[in-house]
Amino acid sequence: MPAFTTDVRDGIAVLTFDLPGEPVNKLTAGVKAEFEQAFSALLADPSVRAVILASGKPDTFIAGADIEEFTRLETPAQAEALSRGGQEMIARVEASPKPVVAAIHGACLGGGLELALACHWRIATDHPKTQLGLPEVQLGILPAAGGSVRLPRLIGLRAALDIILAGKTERAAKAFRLGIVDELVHPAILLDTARRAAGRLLRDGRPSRPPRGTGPAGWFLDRTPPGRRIVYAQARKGVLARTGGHYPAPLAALEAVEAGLEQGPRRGFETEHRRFGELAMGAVSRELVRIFFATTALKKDDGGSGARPLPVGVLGVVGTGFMGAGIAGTAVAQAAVEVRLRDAALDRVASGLKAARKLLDGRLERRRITRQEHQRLVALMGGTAGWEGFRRADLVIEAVFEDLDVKRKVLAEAEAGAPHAIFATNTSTIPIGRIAEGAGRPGRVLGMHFFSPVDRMPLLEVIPHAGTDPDAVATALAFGRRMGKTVIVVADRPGFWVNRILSPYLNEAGHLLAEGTPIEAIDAAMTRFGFPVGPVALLDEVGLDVGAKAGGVMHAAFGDRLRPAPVLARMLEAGRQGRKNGKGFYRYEGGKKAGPDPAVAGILGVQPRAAISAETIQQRLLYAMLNEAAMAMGEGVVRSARDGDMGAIFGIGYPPFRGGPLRTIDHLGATRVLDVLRGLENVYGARFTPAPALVEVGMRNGRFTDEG
Ligand code: 3H9
Repeated sequence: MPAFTTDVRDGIAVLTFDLPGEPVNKLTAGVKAEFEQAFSALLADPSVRAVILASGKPDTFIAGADIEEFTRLETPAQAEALSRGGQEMIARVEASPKPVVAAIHGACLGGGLELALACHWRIATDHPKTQLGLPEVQLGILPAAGGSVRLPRLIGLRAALDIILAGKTERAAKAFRLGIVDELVHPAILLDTARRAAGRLLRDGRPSRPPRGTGPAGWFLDRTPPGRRIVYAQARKGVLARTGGHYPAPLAALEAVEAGLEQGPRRGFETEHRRFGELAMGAVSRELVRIFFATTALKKDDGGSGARPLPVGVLGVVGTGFMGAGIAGTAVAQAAVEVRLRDAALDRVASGLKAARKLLDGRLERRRITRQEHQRLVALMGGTAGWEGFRRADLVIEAVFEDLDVKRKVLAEAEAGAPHAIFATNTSTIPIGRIAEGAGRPGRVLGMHFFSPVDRMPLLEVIPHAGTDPDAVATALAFGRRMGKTVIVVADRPGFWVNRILSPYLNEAGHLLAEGTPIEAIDAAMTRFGFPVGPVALLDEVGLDVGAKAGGVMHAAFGDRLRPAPVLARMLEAGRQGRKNGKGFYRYEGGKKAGPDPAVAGILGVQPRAAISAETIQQRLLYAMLNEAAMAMGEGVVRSARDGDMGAIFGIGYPPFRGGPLRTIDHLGATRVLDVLRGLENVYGARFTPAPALVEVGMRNGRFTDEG
């Protein structure tokens, strides 16, 4: 079956791309050859005067270059050749004497957008599935099929850098505002509009696009060499601050953009393929590409049973605190599901609804949704102080106070009030099996552990207990994904996965503090390692009371190995709860973090010691986490190293370029990790005793993750 089919009417050919046997259109070596053949035939055909490029897939125009092909590249020269080949194919479109119109519906990403940028007119459907962007830097590479050169010329330097350096994807309406697309239409009239546009191009010639730039300042910054120099310097500074120098791709993209604008397209294209050659073979890109495929694979996860998820049309949320409101608001915003919000008192219901609605208001303000969509979504939410409306609920998520008896009581009431629903408890510390004890329908009970703030944190842990039905697991997984989460299934063990591996890491930060290590030295060491925030700042964010409670649960479950340092208890005695009461390890001024609080040393009763090296801090904290990850993996807390690594990246912000904790062990080598742990054990005792699973992997010179 060919990937391209042609339909010629009235001198206008529609060239439809529909890659056989694949869910999305992507640009492979084979596709390139077929495209060139089909395109040459159209150019040679005297009956064809203009070409429309369209997609035969329901929801994708073109998803970009084939990422799988990157994993098969063996040398930088091969990678360079791949980029050069893409550039040549796209250049032929740009140079075509017959006008080419891109008719875009669905994802138009990476190489797909680069191809569209070379067309002479772009029409996109105003549909949520139509997204345009250059996500390459998120894969550790740069737009290398001409995008780094063409986009800045089309929409201006600053607007292009905003997309390219962050690997952003924009909705069609925003892409239209930016000037990436020329027309925005309803999907039903996409092809007709494209035909009319082709006719116009034939009649009136190709449009010359006025240079963009807002006002004199915009003109100066986008259109003059001295202005652009300022933009390049600021962009470089911004990238370094954001990436800590760990990610080479945005800097390479910046270099290509600069070369393309300052020295001409040819130098820009050369820089693109040269830097692509280096980056595609580099360690960072390899890890980021693995993450892409792991995330994609997780989208299909049904829990391993083959069970089908049940439809969720009505969601009940019990508990209207920060978590409950966050779950309700995120569910409505992402899944457009009807939500019933319940709490014991009506004023709490009202404030929960208000908080949930705020999430929708934010989306409206950021123009993620239209006013009509906003109204429709707001109308989907309702509240009650009883159980009215819960009879129709398919799924109930409970986010009440973290107390076993309270949760059991809610479960019993929900079983009566929502007789058909699956019941999910959002807990971070209570075993799901204990909550399900005494349930009338224990098979319908499981855990859904969301992270705070729910709308922003990308991970969800789904936790079946021993008796949970497989279809309940599949339903929670599918619904979690509808909420936009990356979802992993974890075992019903204390701390589940994320808090389990976080626990010894935060404890170790506590030990360092108790020894008098400066707060800023600890946090700086870990952000330098690549974490988005340091462990002490994280404690402040989570809340010291919450941290202390979770630490106590882990200590009770796992014994002395996870005994917390006494610092949190001291801080709590001094009335410090972290950011939420404006008093933590850090000072807060007007709600903003304002540097470590010098009073903390006094509260902890420690003498600030001369700073120890960042390497020592990193080693103690990191190895505590790596060891726990190996131990939990050995206990079957996660089903695979892939899930464990994704959980750490999306749940804690473990540095993506390092691939996750189990991947880090493999990079370092299990035997080396064992040696370091034994050294730490000699100095600090049994909390660093190597995990049995690590010893076992070390003995057979094995790995947790696959090679590559
Ligand atoms: C690039 O273009 C570089 C150029 O600048 C220069 C080169 C020289 N390649 O996510 P889904 C697969 S870099 C290979 O579940 P959705 C995916 O693995 C590229 N495979 O669907 C999955 O496979 P399977 C820049 C791809 O509807 C299946 O398609 N582009 C690619 O939730 C369905 O995917 C990107 O980074 C690809 N490019 O989301 C875009 N794309 O079924 C990456 C998809 O066998 N893609 N697959 O497991 C996406 O963001 C989403 O897949 C998309 C659809 C939004 C398109």
